Amino acid sequence: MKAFSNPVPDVRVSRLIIKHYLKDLEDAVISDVIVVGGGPSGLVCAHTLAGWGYKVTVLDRRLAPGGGIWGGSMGFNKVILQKDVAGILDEFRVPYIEDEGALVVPSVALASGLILAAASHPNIKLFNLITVVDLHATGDRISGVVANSSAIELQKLHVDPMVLTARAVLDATGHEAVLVNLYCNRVGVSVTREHFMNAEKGEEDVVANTQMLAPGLFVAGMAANNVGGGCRMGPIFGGMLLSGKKAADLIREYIG
Ligand code: 48F
Repeated sequence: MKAFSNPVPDVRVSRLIIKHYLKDLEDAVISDVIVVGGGPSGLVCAHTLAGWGYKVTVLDRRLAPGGGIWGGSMGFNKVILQKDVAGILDEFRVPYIEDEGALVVPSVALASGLILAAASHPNIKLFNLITVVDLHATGDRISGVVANSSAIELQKLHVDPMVLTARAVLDATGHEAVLVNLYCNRVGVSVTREHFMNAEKGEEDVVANTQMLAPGLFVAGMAANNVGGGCRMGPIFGGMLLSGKKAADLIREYIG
C-alpha cells in the first residue's frame, strides 16, 4: 500500500513553483506600499496596512525574515516587551508570560508569529532573498525600489536589477538604514547618527523618530532611530512594534 494516493511528479513540482512565484512577483510590480525589511517594525507595519485593505509587498534580503528577533540576547532566545504592547502580541497570536511587570516571549515564537501572519495574509506578498539596492523616484516623490536577487548581490555579479513600484516605500532595514542612506547619498545630505545604547530611552526614541523622510519615503524601527539620533537598544521590542504601527498610520495618512 502506497503512502500517497495523489503523488506529484517532479515536473509538476517545478511548474507549480515557477507559476505561483512568478504570479506573485508580477503582482508585486505595482503595490500600494513596499516594505523593505522583514524585521519586527516592517512586519507589523505590513500586516497593519494589509488589514486595512492595502496591497503590500515585503522584501527581505535574508533567507529567513525576522531580522534581529531570532537570537534574543547573546543567543539566549527570549525577548522582553512592555505590557503596553500585549494587544499587538495577541493580534499576532504570540504567547507571552508576565514577570516583574514585563512580558517575556520566546524569540523564535515572536519571529515566526510575525512572519506567519505576514506571509499568509492575502494582501501581502512576502519575498525573501531579495535585496533592495536603490530607490525609484518620479519627480521629487519616491515611487518604488530597485531590487535584485540576494544571491546575485552576494556574488557581486554584473546583472541588472528590477524595479518594483508603490505609492509609498518604508525603510525598515534596521541599523543600516539602507534606503535612508541611499536617499541621502543621492540628495547630498547626511542624517544617520545612531546614539550610544540606552534601551529605555531608545524605546521612546524609536516611536518618536518614525516618520516620513521625503515624499513617499517612510522610516521605521532602528532605521528611524538611526535617522533621528536615537539610542541604540537591545532585546526589548515594544518600541519596534509600536514604530510599525505608527508607520502604518503615517502611510495611510499619506496615500489615503
Ligand atoms: O534589524 P531588523 O530586525 O529591523 P527593525 O524592525 O528591528 C530592530 C531590532 O531587530 C533590533 C533592536 C531591538 O531593539 O534593536 O535591532 O528595525 O530587521 C531588518 C531586516 O531588513 C533586512 C534584513 O535582512 C532584516 O531582516 N534588510 C536589510 N537591508 C536590506 C534588507 C535590503 N537592502 N534589502 C532587503 N532587506
